[in-house]
Amino acid sequence: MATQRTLSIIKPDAVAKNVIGEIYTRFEKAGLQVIASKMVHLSKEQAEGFYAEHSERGFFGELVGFMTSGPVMIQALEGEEAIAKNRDLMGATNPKEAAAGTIRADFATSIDANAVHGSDAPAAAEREIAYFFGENEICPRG
Ligand code: RTP
Ligand code: MG
Repeated sequence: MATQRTLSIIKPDAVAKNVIGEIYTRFEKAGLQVIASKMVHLSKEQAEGFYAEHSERGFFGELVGFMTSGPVMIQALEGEEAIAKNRDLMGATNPKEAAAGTIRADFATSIDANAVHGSDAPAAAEREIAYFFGENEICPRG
């Protein structure tokens, strides 16, 4: 198994529900370490740039509107198979389809207000971590 990094965002709905700590506990219990973190109220430009791959999709305006509706908690996670492990913890994009016990099943309320983001592939993880964190803001503990 390979050690990987992934980018996670606790979205405005979950920050408003005051469940940052509960979500961090799930990362830690799964063996993922938080190696960088910051709370940000994203600008429209930041959200559009982050989700640029979806810019032609019909839901892009709603996605950007939601992601800028309140503060988000952004973190880089490191661990064995971190990308897939985080996606497993998150559950399906639509909370109605998310498996019991996943973050989205427990905390999400709709396909927009779906609690968390997680990188879906190594190249995306690298781009997304660099989008929000400089090298001196990332603190791996080895
Ligand atoms: P994320 O990027 O936020 O981790 O979510 P994801 O990989 O599970 O889903 P993705 O396909 O990348 O979509 C990004 C976000 O756009 C919203 N979405 N709305 N109305 C729709 O059909 C629709 N599809 C996607 C969701 O909020 C999703 O998290
Ligand atoms: Mg995605």
